[in-house]
Amino acid sequence: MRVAVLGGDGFVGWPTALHLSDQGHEVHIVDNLSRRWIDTELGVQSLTPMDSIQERCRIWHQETGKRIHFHLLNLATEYERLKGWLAETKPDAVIHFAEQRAAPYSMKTDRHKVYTVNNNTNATHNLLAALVETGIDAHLVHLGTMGVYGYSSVGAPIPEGYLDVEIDTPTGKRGQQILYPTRPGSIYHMTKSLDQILFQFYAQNDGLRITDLHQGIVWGTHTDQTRRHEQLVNRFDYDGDYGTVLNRFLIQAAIGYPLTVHGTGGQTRAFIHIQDSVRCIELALKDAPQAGDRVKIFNQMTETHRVRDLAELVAKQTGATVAYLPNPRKEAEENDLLVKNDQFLALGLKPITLAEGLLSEVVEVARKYAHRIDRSRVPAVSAWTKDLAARVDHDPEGKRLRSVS
Ligand code: USQ
Repeated sequence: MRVAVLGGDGFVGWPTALHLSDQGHEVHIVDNLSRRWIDTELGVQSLTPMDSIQERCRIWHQETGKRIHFHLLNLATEYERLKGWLAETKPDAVIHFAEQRAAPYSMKTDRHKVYTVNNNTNATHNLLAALVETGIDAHLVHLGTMGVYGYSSVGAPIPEGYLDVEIDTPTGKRGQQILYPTRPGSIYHMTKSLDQILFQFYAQNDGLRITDLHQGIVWGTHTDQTRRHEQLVNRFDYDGDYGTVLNRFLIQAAIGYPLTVHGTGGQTRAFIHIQDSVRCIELALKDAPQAGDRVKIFNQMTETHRVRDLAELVAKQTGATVAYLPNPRKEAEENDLLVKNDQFLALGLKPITLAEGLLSEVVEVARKYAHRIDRSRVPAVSAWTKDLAARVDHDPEGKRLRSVS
């Protein structure tokens, strides 16, 4: 298959591009390199040293003889170029990762909110409109998020995208399936909720074939392909905006930084290892919907964990200390989370769970590159509201000078 990986320079996009190329697909990465610009804006860098995308593709060719093509294009702002590129390349499948993906970044300031909404919503809508206009019948696979469901404890498992409801009609009760009501907890998660409506419309109006993957928090860094050469290494974020919770705990443990639990750590979230993430995309590609079908939605996660349990697990394994900090986010302090993921299991996914070996692999990677970590970028200081901003702990290590008077 000819597969376009939009956002193929990112944390999950890059290993996906390698995985699909390894399987013999013709892979085209389309990316505007915005994530690299955001590193510059924030004054942070990936823990692992990343080469340019062109160099990464060159090394892949050198190692495997396979080519990954790179195209510099901004989906959100260059609509005509996108249309031209699609018409020329005619992909059989398009995997859409090309969105700003950090909740804390999306909540930093009003400017970051505006950027995230403009970028993510326009990227998705431009892609949908261009697919219709060019008449390209590509299977569109989108990286959505578990966060669209929200984190209130409902007591029932979260279904894969659609909820069975009964409505009262003049002739009695009638069963129906509706998109699960969204309850996003950040501007970023809200854009993924908006994406769902766009997909619903274009599947119904134009017969686009769309799969939406509601992914949990990805952890780990290596996949079978990124291990093959030092220069194929994946990016690995540790900072307060882009670092995600389990990877952050593992990095913090590696450098002797207290594990930064927000609030009570009673937040329960869904997780998936990066290796399973790329495998799920492969499985979703093979299970495309037909034109006229409703959007196919998968819950792309393999297990759920409470944040404080993760911190305790990492602390036990590494001897790290745990710091319970004021939560910069507006979110439920404690929640339960039950999630269905039957569809991927039925397609043959054998979940990788939080094995000790994989956790220590991440700690080892972090130790190897510990000299690249700027400790002042570790605290999560992006607050959801002005009131919360006043309570943010900028110094979880307690190293700054404090007044004694
Ligand atoms: N948290 C801590 N300490 C930290 C960092 C986070 O306690 O140092 C807590 C947060 O307050 C939150 C939970 O851990 O309750 C998860 O935070 P996160 O940063 O790991 O994940 P999140 O912001 O939800 O976003 C990440 C990805 C996003 C993806 C999402 C999947 O950045 O792209 O969509 O995970 S999900 O969470 O299932 O919606």
